[in-house]
Amino acid sequence: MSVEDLNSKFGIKGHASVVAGKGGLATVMVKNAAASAEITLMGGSILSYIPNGSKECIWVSPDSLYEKGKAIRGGVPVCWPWFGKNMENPDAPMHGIARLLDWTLVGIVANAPDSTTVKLILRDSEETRKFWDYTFTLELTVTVGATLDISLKTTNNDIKPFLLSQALHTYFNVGDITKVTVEGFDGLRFLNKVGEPAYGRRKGTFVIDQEVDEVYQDCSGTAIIRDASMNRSIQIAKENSDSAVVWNPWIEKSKRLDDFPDDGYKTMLCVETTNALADARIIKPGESIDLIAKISLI
Ligand code: TA6
Repeated sequence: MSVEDLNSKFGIKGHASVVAGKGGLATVMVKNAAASAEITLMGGSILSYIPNGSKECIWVSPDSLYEKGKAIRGGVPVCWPWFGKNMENPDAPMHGIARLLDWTLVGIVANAPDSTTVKLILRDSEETRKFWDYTFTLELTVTVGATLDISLKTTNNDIKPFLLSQALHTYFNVGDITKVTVEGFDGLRFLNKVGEPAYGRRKGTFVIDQEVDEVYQDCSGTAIIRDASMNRSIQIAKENSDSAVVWNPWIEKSKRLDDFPDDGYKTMLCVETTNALADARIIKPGESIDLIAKISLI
């Protein structure tokens, strides 16, 4: 369906329209009395969230590609149905397939003048079965208002159970990474993926002054990014997640990433809402899991 047809069918004045957005991708542009947001149908990726009167909360690389089958660099990539490398299939894409495929827009709801809900779905297909031989329904429900509420609901429509690891791999926009501290992880155990993987435990003030790639376990609480240079804090509350990832590529890895500017690390930080490592979930036939992140400025 063309963006014009999608807009005719789903657009709501004062809430949302469907246009050709970044890179020409079909994008739901939300603008209501509380905030604005952008959500691409390719990959189901949230590329922007700006509470009215505030600055952008989501970071997107200016060097990102916007092509089906290629992960957008930044936004809120949907890493599904595996997080990281696929241990059974080295040819399978990093972080799963959902962020590489076209999703279907199924609804836009005007909840109130300051609240709009957008719903996309992804179902099993020939493309998904190339890498993951299960029947499923994946629903992304995004409510844009004073907070950004993201729900990623997986339903197992198959006759066999599957193991699911996943992430809402959110790239947050920060003013100056050297003036950021992160809260919510003190005392928690993490797998450090920088260099030889090893477990550690977060202690004391969490600053970002080197490459950080940490997968936290037994971590069901709320995280906060204190961004001193923008004089604001971003809170990430969550449900049905007992793990999280904190990632900043820092100087050398930024240079190695083609779609990431060399100085990109200075103004971004990933704090990801996950079911990763030991927090991966077995979903039985007919069962669902709803991974939820609620992002707000505090
Ligand atoms: O979540 C952190 C991480 O797993 C890092 O190891 C890094 O690879 C990042 O994801 C980005 O992965 P991507 O496949 O999007 O380049």
